[in-house]
Amino acid sequence: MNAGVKAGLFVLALGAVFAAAFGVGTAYDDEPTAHAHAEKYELRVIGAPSEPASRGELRFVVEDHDGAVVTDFELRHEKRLHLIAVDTGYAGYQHLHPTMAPDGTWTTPIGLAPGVVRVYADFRPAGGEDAVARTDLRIAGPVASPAYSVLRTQRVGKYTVTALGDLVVGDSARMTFEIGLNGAPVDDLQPYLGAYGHLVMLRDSDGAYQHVHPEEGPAGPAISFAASAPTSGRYHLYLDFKHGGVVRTAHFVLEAAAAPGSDEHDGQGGMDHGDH
Ligand SMILES: [Cu+2]
Repeated sequence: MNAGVKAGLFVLALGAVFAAAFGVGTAYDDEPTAHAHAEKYELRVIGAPSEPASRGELRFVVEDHDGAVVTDFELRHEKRLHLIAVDTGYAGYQHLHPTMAPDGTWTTPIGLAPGVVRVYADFRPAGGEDAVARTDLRIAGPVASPAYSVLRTQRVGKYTVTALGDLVVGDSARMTFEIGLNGAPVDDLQPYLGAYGHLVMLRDSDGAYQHVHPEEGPAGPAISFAASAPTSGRYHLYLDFKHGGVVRTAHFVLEAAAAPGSDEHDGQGGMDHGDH
């Protein structure tokens, strides 16, 4: 086989992997699977604190590929835009719902720790597809980088949350979270944004983002998600759940291994970075 044909086949294979990773051709909206991202959008910050602040104010706009400010967003999971903010140490997680002015300026209170905070806007422009735009905020002070090992059980106040199931590269796998309170199973979770839980997955290596919604099911004690990891490596999972009128978040750390014989296992694969 000559070099030209080999090169051609390699590009084809690579295209297939990325198509799979980004979910091109696969619909996401109401399916309880990971969101894909098509069109490229920019998150342009208009105002943000540069010093650590327990209650600062973040103002931004979302711009399309022509640089036009997007002002029309579809309602999705009860909101027009979901803002996720996580520092590069993966220690501080916030799930916020900014408000939009008619000119497309979004505003939200936000707490900012020293270091670098990654901000993800998760939305669907009117008539468009699910999209994510992200940017980094640099806050004065040292950048935290705690070392993590796999974390499958998390205590959140009096709650204990356990992650069951494994992340499989390139394949959708069921992740189930069991929620207990003072050792007793919680079976009266409350809907939060139209679901019994929300799961945000971030790849440890570059902060690449996925927002996963649960499968249909009862109000606990177990809630399941179909989650996939496009590449092997470490992932941070943030589960939001509501009980007793309070939304709480449990943070897990899982490793995804390449499935034997998969392309990634042979050294290819990727995930949406959302900002370039
Ligand atoms: Cu949200």
